[in-house]
Amino acid sequence: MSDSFAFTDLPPARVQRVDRGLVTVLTEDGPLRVSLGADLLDQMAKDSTAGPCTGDWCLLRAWPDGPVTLESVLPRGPSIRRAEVGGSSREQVLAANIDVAAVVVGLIPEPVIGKLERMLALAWSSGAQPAVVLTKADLVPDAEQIAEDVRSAADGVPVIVVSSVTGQGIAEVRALAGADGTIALLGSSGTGKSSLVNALVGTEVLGTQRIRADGRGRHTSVRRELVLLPGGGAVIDTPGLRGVGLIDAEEGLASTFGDVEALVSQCRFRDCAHTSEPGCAVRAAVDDGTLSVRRLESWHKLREEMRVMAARQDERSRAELLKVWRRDSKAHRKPRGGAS
Ligand SMILES: Nc1nc2c(ncn2[C@@H]2O[C@H](COP(=O)(O)OP(=O)(O)OP(=O)(O)O)[C@@H](O)[C@H]2O)c(=O)[nH]1
Ligand SMILES: [Mg+2]
Ligand SMILES: [Zn+2]
Repeated sequence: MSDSFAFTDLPPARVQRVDRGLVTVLTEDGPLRVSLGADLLDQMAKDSTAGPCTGDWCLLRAWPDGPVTLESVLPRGPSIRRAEVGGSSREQVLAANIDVAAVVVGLIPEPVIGKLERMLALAWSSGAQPAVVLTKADLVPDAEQIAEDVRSAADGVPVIVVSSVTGQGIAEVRALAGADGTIALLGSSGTGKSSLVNALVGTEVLGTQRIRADGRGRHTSVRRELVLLPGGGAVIDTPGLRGVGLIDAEEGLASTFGDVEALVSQCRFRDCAHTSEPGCAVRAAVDDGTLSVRRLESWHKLREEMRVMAARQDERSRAELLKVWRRDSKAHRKPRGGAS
C-alpha cells in the first residue's frame, strides 16, 4: 500500500519524440521511454495543447516497481503552433521551446514566394527567430540569384543557401543554434529537412526519401524528432507540412507583411478594402511601384484565410480571433482622426 507513494521525482528532461502515448525523453543519463501520468492525461482531455510535444521540458516520476511517468509539462517558451489538420479549430504544437524557426525550401523546383511567406508567417508567430534555408544548392546553377529574390520577400530574415550533398552552408545553419539553442525545421515534404539534420550531425541519424525520377516524394518523416547536435544545441525535424494553419498567426502576418500593414494604417478609411477607395495608401504604393501587386495579393490571400479560420472557431476563441479582424472595420467609413 504505502509503497505506491514512494516515488522519486526526477530532474527535468526534454521530450525527443512522442508516439502513440509513449514519450521518449532525453535525461542526463540518456534516452528513456515513459508513459503519461494520470493527472496529465486528465488535462489533455480538456486541452489539446496540454500534452507533451517534441522540445518540451517535463517532470518525471520514478515508481518503485520500475516504470517512469511523465507527470507535467513545464511552461513553454517560443513554440510553433498551428490549427490541427482536418478543419477543426483545435491547436497543435509542432515544436516547443525553440530559438530559431527555420523554413526549409528547395531551390529546385524554384521557390514559390507566396508559399514561403505563409511559412514565414507561421515561423514569426512562434516568437523565435525566423530563418530561411534554401536547400539543394548543388542542383542549380543560379542559387545566389534565387536567394536574392527570396531575401527581398523575407525582410530582416537570414536566408542561408545549403547543400546537404556538398556541405555548403551547413556550418552557417549550425551557427544558428549557438552553444545550446534549438532550431526547428519547417517545410513541405521533400525539401530536404531530414537530409539537413543528417548533414548537421555528420551521420545518418534520420531516414530520408529515396531519390525518385519525377522529383516528387511521398512524406518520409512521420513524426517530429529532436536530435542533439555535436558540440551543443539541438535541431527538431518535422514531417512535411501540407496546410499551414494560421491560428495565432496575426502577429506573424504583421511581421511578414510589415510594409503592407504600415501602408494600411495610412489609408484614409479604416475599413478601406484597398480597391478603389479614395486616399488608399496601399493602391498608391502599387501605382508608384513601391509595393508589388504580387505581394499585395499574397497579403490579401493570407488575410482571407485568417477570416475563414476565424469563422470556424468555437464561440469563445472566435471572439478572440475576431478582435484583430474587427479592429479595422469597427468604425464604418469613418475618416481617421475621429474618436474611435
Ligand atoms: N542533390 C541534393 N539532394 C538533396 C539535398 N537535400 C535533400 N536531397 C534529396 O531530396 C530528397 C528529400 O530529402 P528529405 O531529407 O527526405 O526531405 P524531407 O524534407 O525530410 O521530407 P519529408 O520527411 O517527407 O518532409 C531526398 O532524395 C534527398 O536525398 C541536397 O542538398 N542536394
Ligand atoms: Mg524528413
Ligand atoms: Zn487602402
